[in-house]
Amino acid sequence: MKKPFFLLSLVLLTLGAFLVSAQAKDLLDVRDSDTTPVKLIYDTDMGNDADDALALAIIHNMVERGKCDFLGITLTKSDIWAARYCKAFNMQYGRPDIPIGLVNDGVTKGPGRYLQRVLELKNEDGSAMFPYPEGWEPEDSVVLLRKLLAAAPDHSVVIAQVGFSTNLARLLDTPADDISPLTGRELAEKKVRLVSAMFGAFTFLNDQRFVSHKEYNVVKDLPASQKFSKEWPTPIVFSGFELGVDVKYRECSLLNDLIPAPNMLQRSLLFYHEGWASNDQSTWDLTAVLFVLRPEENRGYYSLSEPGTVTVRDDGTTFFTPDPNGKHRCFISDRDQKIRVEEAFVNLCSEKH
Ligand SMILES: [Ca+2]
Repeated sequence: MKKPFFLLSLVLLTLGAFLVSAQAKDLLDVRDSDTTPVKLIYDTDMGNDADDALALAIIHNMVERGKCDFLGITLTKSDIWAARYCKAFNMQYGRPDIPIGLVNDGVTKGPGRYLQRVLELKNEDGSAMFPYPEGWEPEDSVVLLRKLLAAAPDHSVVIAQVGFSTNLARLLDTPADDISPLTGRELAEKKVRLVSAMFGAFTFLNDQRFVSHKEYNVVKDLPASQKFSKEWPTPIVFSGFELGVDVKYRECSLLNDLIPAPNMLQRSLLFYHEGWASNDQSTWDLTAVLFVLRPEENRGYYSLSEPGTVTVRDDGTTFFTPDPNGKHRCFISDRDQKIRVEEAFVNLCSEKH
């Protein structure tokens, strides 16, 4: 190889590596500057597990710190108690006006283990311990998504999807209406910057436990999961089952750190875990929220896979195929990173509200 050509190749290779790295950073750094809050929609199946409630506490505490502009909550758990619970939760954190949308005839009907029970707790004088407004009704979740996206600046919204793909899949098929002249697909393409999805199970850590795992969020509404992974027009970062299962929000923190205690979050987790051997809680949904609200690379919470495509098989298993033009990446968190993430969860969940 002639020397000038060799040097040119070296420069191009270095530049290429820099560009890949810069693209990865840009993808995750969803702020316009270090001080710009992240515009976030929280799409959740609140009530099916308790990690959704912990993740909502993190969002509120990041709003408190000026790091998150909380646009709204859209629910994929098809039960009115999920909406009432989110309303009461937002009121506990002093933000009663956060818009809330509920899926119409979705999956997982029924209040689950803690939603209704927490809202029916009473003070000594008979008043509700965690009140929500009598007669209040949520909006339709897809209508709310259209409204929030239509009102947002272009390319500005991050959606944390930590339940099923029902709402986002349905949004894609909505026509232009009096909310927006854009179809749902066009709204997603124009307004959404990134989706951070707790979705699937991957094997980046070479852990064979996850090869054939049929992840709950994927299989409960499989057609929507397949449509979302195949057709959603913006970049998606996937937080797989393998991340949250090994990072716990510990019983010790649940019982000792939550201030004031007892509070809604603590009651919810205790009801959810009632009758089980341990109150340790896996943190799937927390990872999908934390990594976009604290995207700074040097915190050392995660690494990113190369670009590629996530595919959902008909049996509900998921796999990742590397592809330089793919819109998908996966979060990867090794043992040392998981220790830092677990500590961050304790700090962010337990701040006073
Ligand atoms: Ca969830």
